[in-house]
Amino acid sequence: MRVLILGGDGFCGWPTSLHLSALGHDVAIVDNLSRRKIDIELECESLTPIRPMHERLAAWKEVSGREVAFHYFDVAKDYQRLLDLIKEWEPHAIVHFAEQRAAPYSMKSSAHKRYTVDNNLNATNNVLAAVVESGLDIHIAHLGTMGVYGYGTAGMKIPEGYLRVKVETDDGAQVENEILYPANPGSIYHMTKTQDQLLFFFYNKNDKVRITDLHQGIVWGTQTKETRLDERLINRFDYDGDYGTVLNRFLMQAAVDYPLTVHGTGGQTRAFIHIQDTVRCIQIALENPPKPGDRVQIFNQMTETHRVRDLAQMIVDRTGAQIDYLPNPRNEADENDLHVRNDRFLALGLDPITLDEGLMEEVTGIARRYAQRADRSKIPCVSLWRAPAAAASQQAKVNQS
Ligand code: NAD
Ligand code: USQ
Repeated sequence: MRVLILGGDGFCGWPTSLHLSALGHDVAIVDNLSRRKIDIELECESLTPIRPMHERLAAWKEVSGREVAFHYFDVAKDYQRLLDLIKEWEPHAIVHFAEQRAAPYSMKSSAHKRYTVDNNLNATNNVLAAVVESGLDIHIAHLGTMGVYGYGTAGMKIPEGYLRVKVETDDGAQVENEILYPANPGSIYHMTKTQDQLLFFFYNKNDKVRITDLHQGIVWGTQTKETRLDERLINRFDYDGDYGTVLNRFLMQAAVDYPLTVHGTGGQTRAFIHIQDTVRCIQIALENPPKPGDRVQIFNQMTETHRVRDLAQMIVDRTGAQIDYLPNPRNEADENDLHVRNDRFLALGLDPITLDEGLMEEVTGIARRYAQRADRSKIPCVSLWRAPAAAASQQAKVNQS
């Protein structure tokens, strides 16, 4: 299969590109290196020493004998380049990772909100419009987020994308239907993913584009089978307050003796998946495309759920780290339950890696190994969801009620 990977230099895109290449697929990457440029803006680097793209690709050729092509351009801005590439190379599938993916970064300022909306929505719309204009039947697999659902529960497991509803008609009869699960975004970033869903719905309905939307949980871990083969292939590891995600941050904090930064009570429950399972899920999704005429196919790409404070305790038990309960910079529920269906990937052969198996390997193999590259001043989360005055007045109202 010819697979075009948009955002193939990123944390999920790079190991996916290598995994698919190792399986024998022809892989080409498109990336504008915006994530590396944001490292410069934030004055912080991946904990792991990621190499420049051409060094990565040369190392992969040396190790595997396989070539991966790289095209440097902006999917959200350079529509003609994207269309020409699709027409010339005729990919069978496109995996779309090319979005700004950090919720805290998307909430830093009006400029960051606007960038995230411009980038993410234009990237997704450009991919869809280009596939339609090319006239080719290309399966698009998009990396979405569990956060499109919000993190609540209505007393049932969150279904895979669609909610069965019963509506009472004017004459009292009952009609059953399936609708997209109601969107409930918690940040500007998550809001762009809920809007992506509508773009997919429309292009699928109007143009019969075959689309798989993968509602992924928080990815943890660093290395996959292929990125371990040579240090020049190492995957990125974000630990800073904007891009670092909770479990990888805790692992790194334990390795550098920094108290684990639990927001609020740590009662937030979230869904998780290991990076090795991410690449396997994408393989499975590409091997099981929707049939022509099918509606958008949605999979919940997660393997387990955990409460933030339980994750912190798990790491304390293994490493003796301390926990610091901090005021929550976000506007989110202090405590929530989360029950999620993930039957579709399990039925297609996913054999999940659990936290129990992988945690200590991450602490010792990655976080401790590269601890000297850490800048402790970049650990605090400084992006606030609301101005401090607004947050304080809201809190006062809650306290009074
Ligand atoms: P990342 O920032 O590491 O990778 C994204 C890549 O896309 C970067 O290399 C960036 O340079 C590129 N990119 C962004 N905008 C682009 C544009 N307009 N044109 C070309 N390239 C562009 O993020 P990631 O963690 O690999 O996430 C990839 C996707 O998976 C995102 O869409 C994200 O929403 C989704 N996702 C990630 C996680 C996670 O925990 N990391 C969880 C759920 C979903
Ligand atoms: N948290 C802490 N301490 C920290 C960092 C985070 O307590 O030091 C808490 C947050 O307040 C939040 C939870 O941990 O309640 C998760 O935060 P996160 O930064 O790990 O994850 P999130 O912002 O939701 O975003 C990440 C990815 C995003 C993806 C999403 C999947 O960056 O791309 O879409 O996970 S999901 O969470 O399922 O929506």
